[in-house]
Amino acid sequence: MLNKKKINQKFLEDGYYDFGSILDKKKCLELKKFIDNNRPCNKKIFYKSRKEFLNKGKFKNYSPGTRDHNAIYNLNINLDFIEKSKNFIKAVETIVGKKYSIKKKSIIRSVPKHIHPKWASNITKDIGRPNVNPYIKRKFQDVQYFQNIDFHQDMTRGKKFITFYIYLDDVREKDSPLKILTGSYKFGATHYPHYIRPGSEKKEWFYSNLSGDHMKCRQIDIYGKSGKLFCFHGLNLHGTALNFSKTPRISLRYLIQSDKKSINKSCLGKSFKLIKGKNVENKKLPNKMFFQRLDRDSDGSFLKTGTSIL
Ligand SMILES: O=C(O)CCC(=O)C(=O)O
Ligand SMILES: [Fe+2]
Repeated sequence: MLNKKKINQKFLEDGYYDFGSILDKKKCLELKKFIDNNRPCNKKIFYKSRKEFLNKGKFKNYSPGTRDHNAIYNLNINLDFIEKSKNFIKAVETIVGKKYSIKKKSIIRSVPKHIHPKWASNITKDIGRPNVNPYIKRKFQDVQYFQNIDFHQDMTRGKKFITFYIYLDDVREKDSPLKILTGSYKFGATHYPHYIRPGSEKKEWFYSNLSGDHMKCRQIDIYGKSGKLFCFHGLNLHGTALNFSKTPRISLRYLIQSDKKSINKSCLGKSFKLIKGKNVENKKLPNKMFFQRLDRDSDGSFLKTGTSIL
């Protein structure tokens, strides 16, 4: 790991930091195995057909909650080997400061394309950020399943936090690594679908805040070994492509907040001073849609708006 000053400099510049595989790899792989055994990820966890989904499926509370309906608690998973490890604490403190709290943690599975039933893919086709959970039987919904996820921001309600990500297994190109657009947090909250266009160089994007400013962002694909820890700013654009591997990627996602009194002194606090724009975008449009997410209809359903990554 670099020293704190260099890590902070890099985080403020790029809006993310990759700490490398610094967590206990053996325990990460054991946890992966445990989750695989207790929450298998295969065709059987989906409803059988569109008909069954229409009968039984709900577009309500389908994702893991902060404490309830969350496999980490339902399966009594002890994450002390991560949260109490020196390396995790040091990494988090470097960005967030010594006083922080974990707002939410969940298990994420990036579901390989070959596992998705065709009926579900037909529904999610051309939806930029398809949440797979509604199509999965209720009892398995305490894990968060994704397919591909178009570039987006995690921090959409104005409450300041940062996302820490842990890869429990090795992640290569075909396992749908996280893709991060460097420095994009500096435009603050912008609406989804975000105004990004590919540049002439590979893995380069031009991002506009639609107020006259443009920035060129590098796309960083986060590959790595089991035990990898990285973080990105709640307003940094990120996403994942389809998973073409045989096995579902399995990751942990932590949303972490800095204590109110100490946030300003932390690197995370400083990052908000570099933002040209708002921390939240929640205007309501005359058609009752929220400007923040133009891909959602007024009844909350998802609109087909295409995607920038597949
Ligand atoms: O892990 C994924 O595929 C989705 C990641 C993501 O954007 C998130 O968890 O916020
Ligand atoms: Fe995200």
